[in-house]
Amino acid sequence: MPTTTARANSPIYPANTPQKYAFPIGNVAIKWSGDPVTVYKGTMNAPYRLHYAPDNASLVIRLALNEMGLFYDTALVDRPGNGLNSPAYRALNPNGLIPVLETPQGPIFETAAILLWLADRHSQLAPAPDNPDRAAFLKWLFFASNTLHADLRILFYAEKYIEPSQADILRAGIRPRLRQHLGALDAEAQNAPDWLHPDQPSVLTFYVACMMRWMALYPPGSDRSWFQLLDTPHLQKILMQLETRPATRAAIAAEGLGVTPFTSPVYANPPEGSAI
Ligand SMILES: N[C@@H](CCC(=O)N[C@@H](CS)C(=O)NCC(=O)O)C(=O)O
Repeated sequence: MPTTTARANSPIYPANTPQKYAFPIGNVAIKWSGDPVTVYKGTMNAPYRLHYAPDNASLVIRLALNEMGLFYDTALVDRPGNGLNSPAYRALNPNGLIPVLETPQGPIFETAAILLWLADRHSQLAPAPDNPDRAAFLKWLFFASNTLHADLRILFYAEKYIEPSQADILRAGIRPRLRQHLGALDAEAQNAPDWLHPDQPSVLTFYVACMMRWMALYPPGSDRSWFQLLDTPHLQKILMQLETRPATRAAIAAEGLGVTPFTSPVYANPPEGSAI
């Protein structure tokens, strides 16, 4: 069995959580059964389908699904071919954004909604509704989604928010806000609540780790010197630990993310599809 860093009787990662992993790469599933990782192909009755593009926000969902040990299959969205605007994709997400997770309850879009739904449905990677930590977890999950991710989109897609000639000015304005948001999260991480702790993952830690990866890489060709991982040492510790998880290693293989996708990221070199 894989080693686990879960703390005994942790409210978000109970000691008896089965350590099973079933990671798909495309339609190939990888079963974690100790070292080495074994790969098997075959039909599986996956309850979930993740619509993804490499290194997109779907990565957060892939990591959470992997960590929870859930079966899923994947559908690659053809971003260069304008797949986000296809009628079939718009039927799943009328906003034309990645990710979508198809579930027995229908398609879900919005990263945080998917994370919360999965955490609640599978009682993993987040404090349960009756847990005393629930309120604190929720407010920071929503902060990550409504504030950090929303501002990050302005950095990445400035041209969608202002006329292109003004885009660099907008980007310059948004960077100090992002630094402030990271500082707030780092201060919370210093308190080391169970759901923002280096010793055990949560849906929030995967979400934050991906956003920090993207800050270090995107948009290509623009100033990224404003982002230094060392400025947020408590988050850095979390990112370092997440990189050791089998869930992360499977995502690295599936999306070509390089060996240190959070602490020293390189551009994705995926086996299929493209990030942009
Ligand atoms: N609020 C959305 C944001 C998702 C998002 O920004 N997805 C990006 C890919 S990482 C996207 O679809 N971009 C295409 C676009 O903005 O047109 C969520 O949390 O799911």
